[in-house]
Amino acid sequence: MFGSGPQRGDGRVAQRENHREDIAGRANVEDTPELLAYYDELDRHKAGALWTVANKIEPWQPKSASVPVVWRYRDLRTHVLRSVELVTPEKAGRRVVYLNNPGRTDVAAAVGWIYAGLQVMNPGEVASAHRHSASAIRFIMEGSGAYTVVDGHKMTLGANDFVLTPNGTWHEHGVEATGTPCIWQDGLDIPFVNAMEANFYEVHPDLSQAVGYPVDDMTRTWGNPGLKPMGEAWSKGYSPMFKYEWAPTYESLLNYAGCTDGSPFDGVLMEYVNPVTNGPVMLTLGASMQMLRPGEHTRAHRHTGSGLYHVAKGSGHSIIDGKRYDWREHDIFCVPSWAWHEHVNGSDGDDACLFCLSDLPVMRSLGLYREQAFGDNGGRQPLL
Ligand code: 1HN
Repeated sequence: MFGSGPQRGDGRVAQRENHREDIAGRANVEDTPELLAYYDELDRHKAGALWTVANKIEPWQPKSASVPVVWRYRDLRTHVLRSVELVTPEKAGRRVVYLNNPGRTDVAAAVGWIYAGLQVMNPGEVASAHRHSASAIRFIMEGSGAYTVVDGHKMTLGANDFVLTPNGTWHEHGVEATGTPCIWQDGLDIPFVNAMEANFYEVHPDLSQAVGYPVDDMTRTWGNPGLKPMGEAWSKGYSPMFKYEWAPTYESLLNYAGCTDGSPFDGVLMEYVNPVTNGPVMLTLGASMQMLRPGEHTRAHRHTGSGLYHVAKGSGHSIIDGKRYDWREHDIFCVPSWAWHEHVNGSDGDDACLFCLSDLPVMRSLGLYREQAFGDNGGRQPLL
């Protein structure tokens, strides 16, 4: 994900971690019968002694509960298609197989506070309109004829396009009767919004919205390179460009790749932006696309913030906290917060492209972003 310069080496952090209980200034109180009775007494008053939990609630560094996972499309695809025979969108609301990180099953997250799933729709099907406080993106994987309507704006969707359904917007999906079965990846901040205890959900009174604008108008208005429409006001926190298409994204990566060395940690990395603010596409979720050039093997780094990667093009592997995870087109993998990661393009003579959905906008705007380069071994992690 987003790369910049190296910071300090990490050996000392690991050493301190091992000796944390002995360090002066950290809680280190031994139990006595008197103290245990005292803790029970506090518990009866719905209170507790801080020194019994301080080391747990104030770790030296972030400790993600999420584990690195690769969800292989060739394994999941048949199960996703099978759901078409088992449930209708009318009954299920949304026909989705969600990605359940073994460390985050309690909040149904794919990584950190990010939810993700694979949704499938057949030609002629529609998923009714609703709105909620959670924000979403959907990244199109296969099929033709898919569309999403957001607050009356209809977007046509092709492979590797992604569409926003920002918090509070009415949204519905469908596949034209002339299309083919479509599968896309949903990504939402539901676990985060639930953690903030701020989630509202509402079904559209008519279950469907009237399309009130020319098709694809938001991308045609706001998505022109280097140009903004004069006199069009937009003051919402999210991008007015509801759809970001693959073709201009790939062309931009190629253009940039032609004149940059790229980041040592990320290759050629570009962030999708709100054209009004140049900030992230939504306040809680950010998106980027990175190109790993033929043969590229990035240096390892780690940072706060969770990343959910979708392989848009090519194949390769990533090394996450010392373990190798192979991926190819349309596989999805996650990098938990503060996990070391480096990426390797394994495509034969071609580039590989990784789409990344992240909570970096939250990390940045709350002042929680930190980053560290892997100092040893030329920036490569030893394999465990
Ligand atoms: C949602 O609104 C969609 O609009 C998909 O397609 C998945 C999972 C949880 C909550 C809302 C959609 C969702 C969702």
